[in-house]
Amino acid sequence: MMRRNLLLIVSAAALAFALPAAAQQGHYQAEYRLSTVVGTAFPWGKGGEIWANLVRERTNGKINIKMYPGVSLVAGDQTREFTAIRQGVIDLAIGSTINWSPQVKELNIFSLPFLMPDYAGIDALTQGEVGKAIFRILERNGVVPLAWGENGFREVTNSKRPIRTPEDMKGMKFRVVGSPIYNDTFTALGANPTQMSWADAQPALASGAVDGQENPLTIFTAAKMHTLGQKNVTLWGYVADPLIFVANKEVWESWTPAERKIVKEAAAEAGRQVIQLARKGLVAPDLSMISQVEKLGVNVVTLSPAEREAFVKATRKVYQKWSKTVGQDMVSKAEKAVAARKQR
Ligand code: X2X
Repeated sequence: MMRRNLLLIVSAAALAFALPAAAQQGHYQAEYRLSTVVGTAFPWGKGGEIWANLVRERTNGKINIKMYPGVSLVAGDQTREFTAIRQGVIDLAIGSTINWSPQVKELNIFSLPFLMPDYAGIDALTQGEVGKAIFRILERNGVVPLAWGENGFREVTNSKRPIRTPEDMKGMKFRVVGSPIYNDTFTALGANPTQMSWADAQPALASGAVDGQENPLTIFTAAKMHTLGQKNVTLWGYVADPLIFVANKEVWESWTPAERKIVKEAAAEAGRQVIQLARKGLVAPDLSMISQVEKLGVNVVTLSPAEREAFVKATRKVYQKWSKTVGQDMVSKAEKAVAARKQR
């Protein structure tokens, strides 16, 4: 009996040594690395700054979050961010659902063309059953989901001509991001998509290696895409990418319950602010963001419902194909939530 106890003690001690420093409560890293794609000139990066500041203040500097924009912890390859969080190369992240969808296929739900018709449609998913289901899936994938944020509705831009119909996109070269669903969508529209990282996108636009891209208007203005030849914007609102605040599991478990509460509440607060910033000037009656883009000398096309419908039709097969990848149950839940949403 004594020998058994001794063995238990010895193995417990060995286990304690085997655990990395991060996993022991009361041990703090000098800094916690927070990954984002873009910096503080963008709502997304602002969200990171807000989160870091709130946590630093409320933990009296014990949890010191340092932001690494440009997904620099994975050498700019945003599609590897999720794996790096899981492995502990990244401690915290605010990530786009698009960039993590290669590892978490259900996140492609937000990339199904024309699923979300408006901002209430995004909220119907993230703030409802679908959002909860996505968080459970992220947990099963070994990260700790904390809050939702938003990048925004991704509008199509190009250097060639105004886009009003799918035919206008024929043969145009577009930079697309993250998930292969974007290759399928742009191919279905008759365009020529090439997947590349955000870091590579800007030089490719500047040199004319690609004609166009798709991103929220807040990204367009902060990255000054009008100086990268992007003189045409079409507001088609085909997809929107929410952001998700997450923590590496071991790092999370190294914090006390009180600290976890602080970090989670701060993420929720920062998330709400990011969503506000991402929508600023884009929700009627305040459409100042659109006039701001026009003032840059950019031609902004707003589609009539019938014109928009032509894009919906042309991408319907992609929607159906990728619904199977996401899971038909989840897609049905999402469609019901969108249909039942409260319109503002
Ligand atoms: O790369 C993009 O287009 C960006 C910045 O929007 C994302 O990370 C999804």
